[in-house]
Amino acid sequence: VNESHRLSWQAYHRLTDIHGYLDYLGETYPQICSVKTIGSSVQGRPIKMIKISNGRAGNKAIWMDGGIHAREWISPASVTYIINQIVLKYDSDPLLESVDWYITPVLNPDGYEYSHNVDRLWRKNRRGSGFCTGTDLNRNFGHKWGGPGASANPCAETYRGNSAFSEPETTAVRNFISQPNIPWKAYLSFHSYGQYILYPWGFDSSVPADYRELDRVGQKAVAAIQQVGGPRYALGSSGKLLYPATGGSDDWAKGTMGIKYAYTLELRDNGRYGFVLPAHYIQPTAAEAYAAVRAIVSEV
Ligand code: ING
Ligand code: ZN
Repeated sequence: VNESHRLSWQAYHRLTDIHGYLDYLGETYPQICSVKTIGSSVQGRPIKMIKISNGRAGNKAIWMDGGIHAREWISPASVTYIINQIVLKYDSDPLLESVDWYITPVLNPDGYEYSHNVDRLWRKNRRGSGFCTGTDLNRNFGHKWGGPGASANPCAETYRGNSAFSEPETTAVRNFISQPNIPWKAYLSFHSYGQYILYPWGFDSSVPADYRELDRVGQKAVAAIQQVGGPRYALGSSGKLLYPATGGSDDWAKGTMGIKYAYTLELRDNGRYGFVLPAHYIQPTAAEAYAAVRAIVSEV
C-alpha cells in the first residue's frame, strides 16, 4: 500500500514517483479518488488516470492530460500539482466539487522514462526500434489524420504513425473519452513551451464556428495567469498562432468528439531554457496552470 509519496514539486520526478503519488491518493482519499490504468504503452508501462469525484449527479466532466511529449517535463509536474490542489481543496471549494476530474499526468510513459535515462530531448513515444523510433502522439489522433504538419517519415520528430490511433497511448485516450454517458465539458492538454493558450484548429489556419466563445474563455485564463503573477500567455488557434499540424489531441476532442472547450496549454518558458526548464520554475508555472484551469472550468 502507498501510505506516503515522494512528489515535491521542487524537482522533476520519475514515472514511478508520479504513479506512486496517484496510488497514494487512491489509498488515502478513497471517497473521492480512484486510480485506473486506461491502457498500456508500447513497452508495456501502465497509463494511469486518476478520477476525482464526489459522485454527484450533474457534475461537469473535465479531462486533462500531460506528458504527451516526453521532454516537456513541466507538463507532468504541473498536472500533478493541479491534482494535489484539487484533492486538498475538493471539499471546501464549490468550483472543484462541481466537477468530475479525469486526469492522466503522463500519457507517454515510455518516452518520459527515455528522456530521463537516455535522451533528454526525446519527444515521441517508443514505437519500433533501430534508428527511427517513435511516433509523435500529437500527430496520431484521428481528426484529419495524415494531413499537413505531420510527417509520413518514421525518422521525423512529427511522425504521424501508421494510421490514426496506431499507438496504444492515443488509443487509450480515445477509448476512455468515447465511453457513453460522460458529460464532457472540456479537454485540456498540457505541453511546453512557449506560453500559449491554444484552441483548434490545428489542421489548418481556419477557426471553429464558435471560436469567439473559445477565445472569450481563453481570455479569462490569460487574465487568471497574470493575476497570480505569471507572464502574459498568447491566445489563439494553434494553426494561426504556431503552425498547421494535423492529428493533434485537441482537434480530435473538439472535431470528432464534440467537446466544445478543447485547449492545449503551452506552459513556460519563452525559449530561454525551453524544454530544459530548471526545477525552481515548477512552482510558479504549475500555480499559473492551476489558475488557468480554474478560470476555464468556471466558464464552461
Ligand atoms: N507544441 C504542439 C505540437 O504538438 C500544437 C503544438 C498544439 C500542435 C495543438 C497541434 C495542436 O507541436 C508542442 N510544443 O508540443
Ligand atoms: Zn508538446
